[in-house]
Amino acid sequence: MYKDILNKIEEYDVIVIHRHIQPDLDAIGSQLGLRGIIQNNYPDKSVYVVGDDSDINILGSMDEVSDDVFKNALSIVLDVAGSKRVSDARFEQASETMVIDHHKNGTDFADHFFSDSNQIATCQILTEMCIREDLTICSDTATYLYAGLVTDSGRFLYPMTNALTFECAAYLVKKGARVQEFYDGLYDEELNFKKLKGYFINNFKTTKQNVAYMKNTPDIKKRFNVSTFTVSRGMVNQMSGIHGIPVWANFTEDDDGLIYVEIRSKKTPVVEIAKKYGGGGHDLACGCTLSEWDDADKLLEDLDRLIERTQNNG
Ligand SMILES: [Mn+2]
Repeated sequence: MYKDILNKIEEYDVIVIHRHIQPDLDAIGSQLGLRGIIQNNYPDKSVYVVGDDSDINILGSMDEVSDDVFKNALSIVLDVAGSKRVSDARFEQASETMVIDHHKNGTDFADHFFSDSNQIATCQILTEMCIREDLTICSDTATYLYAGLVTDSGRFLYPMTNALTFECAAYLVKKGARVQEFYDGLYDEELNFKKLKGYFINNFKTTKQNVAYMKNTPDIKKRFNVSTFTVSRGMVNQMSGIHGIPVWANFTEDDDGLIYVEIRSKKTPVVEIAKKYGGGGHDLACGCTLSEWDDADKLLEDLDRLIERTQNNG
């Protein structure tokens, strides 16, 4: 897989790197990390990073790219496989497209699809590629990749964290990843964000089977002056790590009425329920989008039934 990725990169002088909308640090880290990998190893190539800029983007900014750049370019899309969630749709104008991802979704557009759902982060895939293919990387590149590795593994806590995760972390630190500097940025929270966390901890509810949940209407984000994404993805894990709570779900209504759902689980795979409602993701961390609140209750009932069934099976 890694040789195939590099062979394709070698064919192109111009490469544009995309990732998903509403980026997390694995999306941004893998994007800036891959740009670094290409610049460090193929200095004659032109590499651009594109997509919406976001407040989560503490790592670096995106490039302004004109349409004609795409004509003879290879577009590489990271950390997402479905065309709808790719930021900057101009990959459609590229000569060829490639996806590198670690989610359990298939792709509906890529000419070349490299996906490994056993990998905890897209940054881990790219780091392993550097190790196995003996590539050169500078300390900036190492720092970007470290950022995605740390955050997508839940600070090395999630169950998919394994020997490879630590091998990659060790490699990146050896390559000069500025770990402390990154943590300083990561753990320096805004006051309204901290207060929103407190609001979540004090107000979540539970179902019969102890599924924790929050239903957030748009006034919450106004009250705490944050984005829908911050309430949704940013807060779901305020309900994690609680004794007796096997699954937790966060429902957040956006201004257009759509309800973003984030579902997390300690052990029982829940991704099939996300898929039932048109979403997807990982076994223990997934999501979907609903158009009405009635479906939120149905989804909670589905989670309850799943937990009940699992408990009865031992
Ligand atoms: Mn990821």
